[in-house]
Amino acid sequence: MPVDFSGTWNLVSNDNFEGYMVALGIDFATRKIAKMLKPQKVIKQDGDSFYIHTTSTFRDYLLEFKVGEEFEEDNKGLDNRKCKSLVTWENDKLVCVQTGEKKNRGWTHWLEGDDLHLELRCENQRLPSGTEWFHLLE
Ligand code: VLP
Repeated sequence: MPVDFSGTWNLVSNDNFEGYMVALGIDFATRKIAKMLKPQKVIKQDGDSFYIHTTSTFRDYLLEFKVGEEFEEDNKGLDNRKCKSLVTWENDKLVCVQTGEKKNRGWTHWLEGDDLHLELRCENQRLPSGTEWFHLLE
């Protein structure tokens, strides 16, 4: 049975989100706001097709992709840099490589018990234990 990330998830912790945002070149004022947010993710998964909608009181970000198919990502409302993104399965982990101006950019999602984890990477910064998202039962 393949892993299913579908559901509504609420952020519970975001350790070292600041370091990641600095690496991305997000300005001070935006970082101050972004750090305080408790975004929610709605994930819809149909096999290898994904819809990941991250929403907050400040900004929203929608990402749709198919595992194994490279796509152009605009990062609109985040750092606004374009990159080429490719998401693949590494066992039960969903791994995205974002190729562009920033080195070593990408993210990984995985499940641990009832929690969704997200590791964000950019240059020499990462969220070491991942950002945890608490699953809201629908
Ligand atoms: C940008 C930092 C905060 C900070 C400014 C705006 C959207 C995996 C992946 C799929 C993400 C989440 C975005 C990370 C923030 C970058 C606004 C926060 C709310 O998720 O699920 O998009 O990359």
